[in-house]
This record gives sequence, structure tokens and C-alpha cells, in this order.
Amino acid sequence: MQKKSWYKESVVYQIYPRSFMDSNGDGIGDIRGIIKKLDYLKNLGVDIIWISPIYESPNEDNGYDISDYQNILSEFGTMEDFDKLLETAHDKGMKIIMDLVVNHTSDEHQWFVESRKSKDNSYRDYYIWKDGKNGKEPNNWGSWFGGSAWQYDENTEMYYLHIFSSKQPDLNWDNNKVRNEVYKMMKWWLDKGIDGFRMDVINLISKDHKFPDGKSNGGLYGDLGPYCLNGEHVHEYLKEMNENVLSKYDIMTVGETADVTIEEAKKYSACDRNELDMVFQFEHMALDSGDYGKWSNNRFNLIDLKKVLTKWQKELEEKCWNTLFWSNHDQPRAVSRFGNDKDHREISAKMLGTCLYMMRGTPFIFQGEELGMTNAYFDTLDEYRDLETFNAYEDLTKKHGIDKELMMDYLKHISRDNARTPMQWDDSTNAGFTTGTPWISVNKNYPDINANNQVDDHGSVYNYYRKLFKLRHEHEIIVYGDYKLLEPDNNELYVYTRSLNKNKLLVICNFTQKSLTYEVPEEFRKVNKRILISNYHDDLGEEIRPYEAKVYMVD
Ligand code: TEU
Ligand code: CA
Repeated sequence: MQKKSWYKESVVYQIYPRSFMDSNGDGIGDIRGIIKKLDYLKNLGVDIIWISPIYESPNEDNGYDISDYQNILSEFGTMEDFDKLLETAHDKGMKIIMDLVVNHTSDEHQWFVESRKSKDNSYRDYYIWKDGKNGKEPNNWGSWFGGSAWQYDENTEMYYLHIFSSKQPDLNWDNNKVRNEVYKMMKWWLDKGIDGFRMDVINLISKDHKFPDGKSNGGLYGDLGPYCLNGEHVHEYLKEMNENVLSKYDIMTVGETADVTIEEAKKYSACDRNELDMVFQFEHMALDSGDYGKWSNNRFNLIDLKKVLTKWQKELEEKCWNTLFWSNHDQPRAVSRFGNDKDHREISAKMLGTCLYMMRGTPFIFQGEELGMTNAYFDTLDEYRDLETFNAYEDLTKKHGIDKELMMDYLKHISRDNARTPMQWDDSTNAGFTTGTPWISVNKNYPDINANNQVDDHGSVYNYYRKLFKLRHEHEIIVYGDYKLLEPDNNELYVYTRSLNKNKLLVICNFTQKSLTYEVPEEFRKVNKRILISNYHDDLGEEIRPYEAKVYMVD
């Protein structure tokens, strides 16, 4: 069994603060709103709250473009509000982790304001500046948010690198002044008493300074991935960060590592390497992508999903720890993508929770997932708010000639805004999220799907998730047990076992709307077993009903 740690036994709830709870009627969720809802989270069984960025920001990318790391954006409240939140959460026995966005800053951060002033400014090397080539960009790299990854700056007639929007210039991590500034800032937050960090695109911080052109897949730009992801010095810098900062506190860290492979993930998170505690891998988020990357309306294939999740369960089992997530603020809603939000919403939302949260790793749940909230399904482009969505719409309809209606379909499937509509608290105007005008429309289904309906209803999705988390807290086998996939070639059922000492779990999940049959394996037939949790009221043995999930325990 792996070494025990509190973060392995915890449930993490992600708050996207803009859309969580508005306390003052300006249409934007805020810190006081979060404080009001702490009891709701405690009741759900949450141990750790991860809050997406609440720092000073011009909001080009909803706070992932930070202009001051040590101030709170006034829309969200004040530092006093934050201190109050931290204190109240701690009093209730919950921890708080913050988003650490240090691959890039906002172009309005003081460092960049200085940096762009002149070539000899003392902050010049805080960012990545290059001369153009033949009157054009230094190379062909494309930004992940569309267009070139280089922005020309007239003032000094040079280009700066931005993997995301041009208002998110990349920091130069090869400059030790930058690293020390970041460490100082991290210590400042940790000394305040926060309990850790989720580190935004942390595997992008070390770039190949030869800046070669990237491969282009027929498009206008080349792929910067091979020259920026998991770069030459990234592990050296994380070890340095660990030694200087992280190791001095009892905290948890999770790296957001786009496109990470098993081999790289092991380097970031192995317990004997002193870098991070765990990383988010995204292979299961790419199973429905298509010719235009994530912009598609494909449905995932269950056999592939099982392969991916099983690979991560098995490969990390000795020295690393998994993260378990179906969704976050960059992904569509879990029940819309992996379940069935039309005729089987509640039952399939419960099935998805069972399937994932009975695995080994730390569960992450994104706000609203515990209610089975669905995609936004906006009909018109003007209802969207996300710059990535607008840029992709432009790019794909204008440059690649994709039909506009088809593109709207893609957005309904995959746009980040699907998960960013306001939390649905009750059936009053704007779902009880705000008394003003929400910054993004509330999903029309709020009279039916809301927290108020669910908290006191024993059969609700909310109370099912509450039970799942309670079981994790009660049974070591769910946290630490070995995982084994059964039925790898079955495209309708996800079946696996967990085992710890003499205890065993058998998890059976139907990913279809059909009734199926499944005979439990020999080892579970002869012994006394009981249903630990199920999303149906009774057990029909071999008959597995639509989206049925059941877990047998042998103890
Ligand atoms: O996301 C990084 C990342 O890989 C995403 O940009 C991803 O490619 C995209 O959202 C899915 O298409 C992080 C944050 O989670 C995201 O919200 C930020 O926009 C981004 O970094 C830049 O900070
Ligand atoms: Ca507000």
C-alpha cells in the first residue's frame, strides 16, 4: 500500500468564482458569495476547495491573465474578504488551494509594463523577446488561442512570445530573477495559511531557446508543443521550487500538465523526486477530438476510455498518485459529454460519479457537477463569453471554411463556456446566483436542476455524490486499493475491481441506455457480498439496467 497522506484521502471541489455565487448583485460571483456557501460544500463532504484565479486581472481570460499576484480583483472583493474566507473554511475543517498562474502574466502586470519600455530595462529579460525574421514573426508557432504566438511591439521593434492570448505574455523562467520573484510570491500566500496550489500549465515553463519552426498540419501556423511542453529545464525548476518553497509547508500541489505522457507524469509526481504531488492528465479529455483538434461533435468510445483510465491507474500505482476528474472550467459538463443529459440525466450523472470516484486517486469535482448540471447549449454566438471560443469560431469558419451551423454544434459540444454558466442554487430568478444581470446567461434548465431541489431529496444527484464521498472517507480500500480492469473489450460496460488485504470491491457501470447482462466473476460468486452503493433501489443480479452503477463489497 502507498504511503498515506491527507491529500490522497481528500475530495477537492473546484470553484470558478465568477460563476459561483454573487453576494452584491453586480452579476459576478465573489468571495463573500463563496463564504455563504461553505456549509453547502461541507455538507457535500468536500475537504479541499480549489479556487480559480481571484487576483487582480484585466480579465482577458477570466483571471488567468494576472496583473498583480498579491491583490484581489475588486469584482471578487478585498484581501480582508479573502482572509475571512480562509479563516472560515479552516474553522469548518476545509482547506483552500489557490490557482498559481506563472507560465505567463497579464500584459498589464508591472513587470511587463516595464519590460516593454526599452531593450535595456531591468525587467526586459522577465519575458521572451525576439527579433523578427525577414520582417515577419521569429518563427511559425501558433498561439493556443489562435493566430501567431508572437506579438510585435512597435516600441522596441521586437516580438514577445505568448502561448495564450497576446495579453498573456510568457514569463522567461530561465531568468533566475523571475523564478525568485515567483517563489517569494508563493511564500507570501503560503505564510497566509493557504493549503497548496493548482499550477496552471506548469509543464510549459521551460522553452527551447533555439525557437525552431514547428510542424504545421496544413494550417497557417506550426505546433509549438514539442519546443515548449516538458522542456529541458522544467524538472530542474520544479525541484528548485520544491526545495525553496513547497517542502517547507504541509501543503498539496497539483500540476495542470497539458498533453502530458505517463513517462513525463512520473517525473513530475513520483514521491521520490520532490517536484509535485500529482498532475492532471488530459488523455481522456481528447477522446472526442477530431480533424480540428478539440473542435468537434464526436462522442468518445468506451473501450478507448477504459484503456486510457486503466493505463493511468496501473502506471502510477507504485510511486505516483492520480487525479480523478471528468470536468473543469475548460471542459464541457460531464453528464453532457460522458453521460446522457436528455432522458437519463440523473441516473447517468450518478453512474459517472460511481465509475470515477471508486478509482484510486484524489477526486476533483467541478462546481455544479454534484447537481448533474448540463452544457449551456447556447443557440447564438453572442451568448458566449470565452475568447478561445470566439477565436476558434473566426479561425474555423473563415480560414478553414467550416459551415457556421456545424461550428455552432461544435461549440455546444466543447466550448469552455458550457461549464461556466452560473451555479444553479434555486428556482428563483437567475437561479439564485445573482439579483442583478449575470455576466453569462444562466442555463434555462435551472427551475428543474438546482441545489435547493436536491439538498433535501435523498434520491438526488447531490446526495448520491455526498454518499460517494462519505464512502471514500470511510473505506481505505477506495482510496488505496489496487485497481484491475475486467471486460476490457466490452464497449457498453465498465467493470473493475479494487482490492486491499482481504477486502474487495467490484464496480459495474453501464454506459448505455440499454439493459445488459453481466455475470459476476467466480471470485465474487461464492462469497458474501453486499451492495455498497448503487444508483437503483434494488439489485437484479445479472441484469444491468440503463446507466446502472453498482458496487459490491466483500469484507
Ligand atoms: O489551461 C491550459 C490549457 O491547456 C487550456 O488552454 C486548454 O488548452 C484549453 O482550455 C482547452 O481548449 C489553463 C487554464 O485552465 C485555462 O483556463 C487558461 O485559459 C489557460 O491555462 C491560460 O492560462
Ligand atoms: Ca458580485
